[in-house]
Amino acid sequence: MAIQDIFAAVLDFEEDKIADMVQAEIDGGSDLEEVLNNGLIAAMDEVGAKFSAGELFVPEMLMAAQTMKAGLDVLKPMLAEGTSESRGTIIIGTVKGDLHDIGKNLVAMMLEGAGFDVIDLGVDVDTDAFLAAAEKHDADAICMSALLTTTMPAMESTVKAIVEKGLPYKAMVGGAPVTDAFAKKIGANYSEDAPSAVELARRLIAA
Ligand code: B12
Repeated sequence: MAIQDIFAAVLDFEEDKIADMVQAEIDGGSDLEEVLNNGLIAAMDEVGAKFSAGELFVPEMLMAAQTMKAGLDVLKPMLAEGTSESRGTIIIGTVKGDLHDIGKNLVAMMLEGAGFDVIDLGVDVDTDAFLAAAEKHDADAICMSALLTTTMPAMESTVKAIVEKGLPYKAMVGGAPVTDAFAKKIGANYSEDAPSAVELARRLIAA
């Protein structure tokens, strides 16, 4: 067994087998981040490329996502293992109109593992829901995820509302189509993956 087999299992939609494969790989001494990045995440990138090329379609993309999630469930306790002292409270969600949640879930898990209290609002979250949750939980930051170019403007609406209302929340944005330049343009903070989201949150919340 190798990480390559995990990559292949996602592409073959082996939802029933993937958990055992990931567990075996970790038990065999493989590095957690390697299994995650070179196995599960790399496979989703390949799925995206095949979708773009018209080689597979939405149902297959969904089956691959379910397989990836089953693998991610095995890693979740390891990713969330960390300090028990709270470093701050973070509201996270996928923006309005967008149903992609794998990357958002990964970011949430790693933030939790790093000691933040994370309130996950799920997918299709609008500005009002982000702001209401932030107020209710006295949050330090709002993290927004978008995987569609068409839903990225929803991030800007939330950032605008934060600024216009003079609210104290830091805004973090991410997701495959989001860039640092876009984040700067809308007045938010960007990082490209889950580990760097943790670093960013630490910096912003300590500041
Ligand atoms: C799986 C998938 C789906 C699944 C989602 C299942 C689920 N529960 O999430 C399903 C089948 C439902 C789906 C549906 C659609 N999808 Co889709 N999908 C994907 C796919 C293949 C993988 C996404 C993924 O999970 N990646 C793995 C995770 C780990 O990566 P990630 O999300 O990027 O997250 C990482 C970073 O971005 C970052 N991050 C993420 N969020 C945040 C937040 C913050 C604050 C920070 C700091 C960091 C951060 O950290 C994460 C971990 O490192 C992508 C292709 C791709 N390569 O992105 C297409 C893709 C995103 N989908 C696409 C499309 C077009 C669609 C549909 C419109 C298809 C259709 N015709 O119906 C629908 C839209 C539904 C909707 N309204 O949302 C396009 C988007 C094109 C575009 N430019 O907008 C893509 C790029 C495929 C393609 N190549 O064309 N999809």
